[in-house]
Amino acid sequence: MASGTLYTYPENFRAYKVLIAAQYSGAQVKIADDFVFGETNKSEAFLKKFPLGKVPAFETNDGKCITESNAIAYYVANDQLRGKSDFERAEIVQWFGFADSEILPASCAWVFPLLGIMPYNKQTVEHAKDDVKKALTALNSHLLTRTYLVGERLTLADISVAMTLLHLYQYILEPNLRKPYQNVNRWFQTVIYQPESMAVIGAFKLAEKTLEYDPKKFVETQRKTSKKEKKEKESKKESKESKESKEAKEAKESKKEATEELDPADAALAAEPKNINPFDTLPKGAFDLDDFKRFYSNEDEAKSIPYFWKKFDPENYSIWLGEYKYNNELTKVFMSCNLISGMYQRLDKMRKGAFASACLFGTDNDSSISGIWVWRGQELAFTLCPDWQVDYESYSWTKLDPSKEETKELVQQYFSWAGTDKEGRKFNQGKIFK
Ligand SMILES: N[C@@H](CCC(=O)N[C@@H](CS)C(=O)NCC(=O)O)C(=O)O
Repeated sequence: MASGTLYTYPENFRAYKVLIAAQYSGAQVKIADDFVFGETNKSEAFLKKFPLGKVPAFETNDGKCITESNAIAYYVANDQLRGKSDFERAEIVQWFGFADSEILPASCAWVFPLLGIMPYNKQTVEHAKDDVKKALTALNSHLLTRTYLVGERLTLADISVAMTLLHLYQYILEPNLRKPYQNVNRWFQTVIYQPESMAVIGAFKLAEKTLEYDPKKFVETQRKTSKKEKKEKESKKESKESKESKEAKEAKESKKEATEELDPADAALAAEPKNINPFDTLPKGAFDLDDFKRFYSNEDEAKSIPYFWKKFDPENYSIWLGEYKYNNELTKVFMSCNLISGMYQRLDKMRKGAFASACLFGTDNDSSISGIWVWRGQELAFTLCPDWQVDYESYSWTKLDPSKEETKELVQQYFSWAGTDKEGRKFNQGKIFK
């Protein structure tokens, strides 16, 4: 019977295939202690055994190494799971391929942006949804007259395909979305509620709601990765340096100065914080903000405001009214204007996906600040990036409905620097954020 060590991080659906198969066969599979994803699997010792540095990876007790989750699951399985004829075994391999090629890429493209592992791209996600539907429809008709995918008993095909569907059932397929696939749902639950599966996965809960996309998650993941990479790079550098004698180091450094260019990977890491603009994680939509900014700068408002409404894409952009909360503390007009300019400066990187016109109404010791902001996405943009949060809490933010007449009037007023504030103070000065 197979016995050995499985290298994996916790809750890896690929490793689940192996662990469930081992529950059926009784194979002795020990999970490697102290495995740290990204460290252990990139260590020299690990790469010597498993050159791709990927997990799950399995080392038998007599030192033989094997990778690829389906292959490891096959190795630790028993005869029932492996299929009872050549034809069944071939069908199992067929389902391995189906899971890896027809389900997995689409599942990752749909689920990973929601988990903050990948940036969101509307087209990619829509494509993935179609692919998932196709795969589930094919599975559903296959399972119309069958309990299991291959033969009359549960095999590795069921384990492999069900584990590949795990994230979809966990995060996406809420009751309505899974309704058309009743045969798949029934089969999936049969597989995951087997005692052998439950011993590995625990009590699995089907999605009640589809996980919602939160752009902050991706930005946060990128920050963490970037910080970790930088730290690793520094500690590698330190230990390397300590090995070198002082003279050797000096000699190397002078040579480096003369000849060497910065390695692109080093250059990218040196540019910390990593240049990820949160707007880049949101769909670009049809509204070309730069084009509008150019048009606004070059034309008068009689042309640029209709142009704005002609081009504005309400699905991917939103319009907000920002009102300064502490107007009674405003004194000299020039100081209030500096308040606006200072805010704009601190929000420099937000220019990429935002436009604003902020106005000061009134005169010295009796004034107010408010503005109309337009940015990519439907969320309050300042929450997307810690660097953008210095000023925004001094304002109250109201999301405006672009289809409403009041919004049209506010856009007209603020973009053309006219009118009065709510208290009747006359427009005094305006500043454009672009
Ligand atoms: N086809 C492989 C895929 C293995 C794989 O991509 N593993 C990921 C984690 S789930 C990994 O180790 N990635 C690390 C890397 O790519 O460096 C399998 O099924 O085992």
